Amino acid sequence: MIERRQSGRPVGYLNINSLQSHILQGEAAAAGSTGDFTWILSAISLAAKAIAARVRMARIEDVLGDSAGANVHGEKQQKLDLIANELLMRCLGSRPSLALVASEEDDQPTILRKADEGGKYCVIFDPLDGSSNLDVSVGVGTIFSILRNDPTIPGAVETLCQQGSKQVAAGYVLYGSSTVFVLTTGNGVDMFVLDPTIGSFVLVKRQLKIPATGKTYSVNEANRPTFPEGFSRYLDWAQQNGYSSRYIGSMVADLHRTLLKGGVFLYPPTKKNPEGKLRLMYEANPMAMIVEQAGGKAVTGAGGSRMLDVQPTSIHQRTSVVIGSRDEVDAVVKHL
Ligand code: AFP
Repeated sequence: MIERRQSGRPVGYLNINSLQSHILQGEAAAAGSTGDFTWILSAISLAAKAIAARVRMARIEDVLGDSAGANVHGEKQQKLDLIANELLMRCLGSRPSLALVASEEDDQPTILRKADEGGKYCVIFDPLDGSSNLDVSVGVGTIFSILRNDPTIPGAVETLCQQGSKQVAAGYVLYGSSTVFVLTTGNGVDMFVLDPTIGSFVLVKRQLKIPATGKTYSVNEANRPTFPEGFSRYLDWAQQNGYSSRYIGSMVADLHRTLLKGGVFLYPPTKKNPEGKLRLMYEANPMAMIVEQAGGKAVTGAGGSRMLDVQPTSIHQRTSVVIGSRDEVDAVVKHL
C-alpha cells in the first residue's frame, strides 16, 4: 500500500494490491505452477463484479422477486439467482482448465471437458446465497469451492463428491455495504474489498484470524421448539452467560460477521429439515475451510464431527452446521 503525497500534502491512500496481482504473486512462488488456477479465480472475480453491479441495480432494473421456476431443492428461484448463475457459468465456462462446474441452482453438474482435454479443476458454487433477502436490500453473497478433477473417477457427481478437506480453495463474496471477497487457497485467509473507482478487488487484510471467543450466537431462534434438546440447553446456557444474538438469515453475511468479530453460527436439525437446511458442498464445506484456515472450527450439528471430514454422498446433500470461533463451537458441542 502506498501513501502518495504531492507538495507535502496527503492526497489519499492508494491501495493497488489487487486480488489479481496477489494470486499471481502466490502462483509465481509455487513450483511448477501453470497459471490455470489463476485463470479460474479471475473468472470468479469477474463474475463477482458483474453480480455486484446487478445486485446494486436490481430495484432500478426491476429484477427483484421470484422467477417462474423453482430449483432442485424445491425453493423459489429469484430472478437474480438466475442472473448470478448465468454470469458465473459464462465466466467459468471459458476457462480451459475447468472440467466440471456445479451450481446449487442446477440439478446436475455441467461437464465442460475431460481430464485429457485439460480439465484439471472443478468449481462448485452457490451463486446468490440469501437471495430471499434481496427485496429488502440485505447483504447476500456468492460462495465457491474449488476441487481437483480426478480422472480415475468416471461420473461427474462421483468426481465432485469429495470430502471438504480435499478442497484446494474456497471463498465467498459478500454484496453488502461494500463488496468483500474472502479467499483461502489453503494458506490462511485473505480479504479483499472492491474499489469501485478502479474496478478491482484490493487486499485489505492478509492472514485474517477469527477471534477464539466471542459472546454472540447466530441462529434462527424461531426454530428452537424443534431443535434437538442439546441446542436448547446450549441456548439456555448462552442466555444465562451474557451472550448476545445476531441473525440476518443470509449465511454469507452472518458468517462474515462471525469471522471478523467472533461468535458462533448455527443451523441445527429441525423438524422441517431433519438433516439441517444448509447445503454441505455449496455452503458448509467452503465456509468450513475458510473458518478453519482462519483458526476457527466447523462441525456438524449431529454428533459434532468435523465438517471437512464428512464424505458427501450427493452434491445437493444438506447438513446441520455449527461454525465459528474455536471456543464457542466447543461450548455448543459440550451441550449436545
Ligand atoms: P435463501 O438463499 O433461500 O435466502 O436461503 C438462505 C440460506 O440458505 C442461508 O444463507 C441462511 O443462513 C439460511 O438459508 C436461512 O434460513 P432460515 O430462513 O430458515 O433461517
